[in-house]
Amino acid sequence: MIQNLTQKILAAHLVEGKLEPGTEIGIRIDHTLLQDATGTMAMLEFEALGLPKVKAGLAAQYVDHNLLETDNKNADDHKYLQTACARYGLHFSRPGNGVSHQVHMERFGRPGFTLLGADSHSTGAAGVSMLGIGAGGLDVALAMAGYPYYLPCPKVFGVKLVGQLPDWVSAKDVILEMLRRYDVKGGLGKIIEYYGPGVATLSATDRETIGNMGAELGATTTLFPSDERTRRYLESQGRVDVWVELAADPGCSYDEHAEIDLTKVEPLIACPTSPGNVKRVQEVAGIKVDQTITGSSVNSSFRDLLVVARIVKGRHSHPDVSFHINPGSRQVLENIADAGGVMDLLLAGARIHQSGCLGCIGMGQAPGTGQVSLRTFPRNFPGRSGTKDDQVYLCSPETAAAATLKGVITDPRELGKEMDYPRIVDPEKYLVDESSIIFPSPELATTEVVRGPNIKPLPHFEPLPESLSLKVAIKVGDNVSTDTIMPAGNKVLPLRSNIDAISEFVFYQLNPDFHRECRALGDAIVIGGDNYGQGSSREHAALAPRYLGVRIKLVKSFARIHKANLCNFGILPLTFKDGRDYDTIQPGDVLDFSELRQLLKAGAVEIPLRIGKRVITALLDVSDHQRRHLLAGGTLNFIRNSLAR
Ligand code: MIC
Repeated sequence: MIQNLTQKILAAHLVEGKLEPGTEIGIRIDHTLLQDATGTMAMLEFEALGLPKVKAGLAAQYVDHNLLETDNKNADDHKYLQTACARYGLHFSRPGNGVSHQVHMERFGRPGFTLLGADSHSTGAAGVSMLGIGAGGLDVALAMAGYPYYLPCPKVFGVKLVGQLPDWVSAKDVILEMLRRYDVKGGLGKIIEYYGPGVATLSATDRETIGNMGAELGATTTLFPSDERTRRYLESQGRVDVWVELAADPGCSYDEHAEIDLTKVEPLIACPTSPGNVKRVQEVAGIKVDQTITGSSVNSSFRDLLVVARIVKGRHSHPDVSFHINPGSRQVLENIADAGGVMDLLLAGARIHQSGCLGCIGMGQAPGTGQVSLRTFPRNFPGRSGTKDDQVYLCSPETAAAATLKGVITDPRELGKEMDYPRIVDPEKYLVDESSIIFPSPELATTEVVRGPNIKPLPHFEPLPESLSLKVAIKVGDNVSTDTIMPAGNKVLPLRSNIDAISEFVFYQLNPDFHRECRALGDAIVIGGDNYGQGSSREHAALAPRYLGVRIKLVKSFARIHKANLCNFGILPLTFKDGRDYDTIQPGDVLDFSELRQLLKAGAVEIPLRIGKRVITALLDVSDHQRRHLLAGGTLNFIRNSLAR
């Protein structure tokens, strides 16, 4: 049978269902990934399953998000994670060792393997042709316990790359071109598979950039063939033994198709406040810039930092620009130091930070009031930087470097008038030092798990009742991200293992009193528009509203991970059958759902609800698994009940 590469990898991992887009499939997961912001909750969930040890082939826990120790909380959580990893057999990457995506690719990524990560940017595993999927912590905890991962079988969107990127244009511009064309919903329900002669012109870390930000298209994940470039990368990491060649069969078909001529890609920039608000850099050139940050979740590789170092070499950052560098890993930092890049950056005035996510998740680096920040990050949702009404632009390292020197947004090709484009060649052999990763061992399995005062028990939720009468707690519009539902930042992130405390921040940006008002309503419902819950994988955007009494979310359409998280925590994800009904519901309205339990048990897709005298229809498009979990009041209840049986 002639198959594209996605079909081949999915077929090799399929344990349930058929590869028919839209139907539910279960796939075997080879590697699991946790980071500390989602990891504390996921680890508590794994512990709740009562297993002595992880069953996944390789399970890794990275400490990259909660790096600012402003009180006991983050350090307490890290101690919990380190001891739990030792006890249950996970690899533990210590604080400062780097961002999960970058480090996993360097040390563990394997072509053709599956990775389930409690971080939406786990899709960056595409850099080494791994099928990396972002999911809520509970789904990852289940994969750690050896359960398959269930997801709607995606369509495959084939994107043919031809040509080669011109000077001053790089991989970030390719994914921004995709976002310019297809916006933040364009990848929903799809895996994006790149192929064609242009692929060979992109390095493994270029592919990581494109895969990582495929999450911004709403895509399930991204895939590249495993070729000579992949082999070279793995060889440079001393891991050529895991390389295999992988490609789509000649003549295979794709559900959708597009082509990008790399020679025509221009420097692009995503303007405030959406990764889909993409313009040509030239269109916004001249805007005064106050801060640039290269690195973090994406564009934090050797090439990305060294290209900035070479551009600013022998010059100094503009006096009005705060110039930041966030290396993706300790390995990246060591290698750019070895190549002389660290000195060039320091002399040019760079503020070089520890390896980690930092400003990308609002953990420091917030811009000042009204200030413009150019970042190579993947996301610029409103307020995500930590500053109200922030002006965050997303761009390539080249564009960030140009603004660093000029003090205004500048098309990096302008620099070509002053200097040659520094084309960076990746090291043939990276300096590799794994001493900041603690590998699991039988000796460590006797470690006692240390739970500091910041680790609170998981809340318990009741099963779905027969009927529900719900007050509308809030009504929001289209493309509301999980950053709006459950913000991050250095004040909120340390509360990720304390649901009672973190629930005070639900919808905080829209209404700081939301948590109090919502609790006062008793059982509540949230009304939303299209692509509700886009962005991160954080399950707290489901868990914390459920804790406040939200039982149903009724929206025009959902983003994939958030919808799965809602099912995991017993919140019904309903959509309007007729989108016009959205306009007729207002905050404070009471929505009655009778015989809800019966309807769910009977497998009903149409769910009637009454608003006063009017009856409208909502749709429940979930799998049989999810239906059972919803009835039980959430996935953990369901699993506990079945284990008890
Ligand atoms: C993000 O980019 O929003 C994050 C930080 O990577 C999140 C993880 C989180 O919220 O902890 C994600 O995308 O999953």
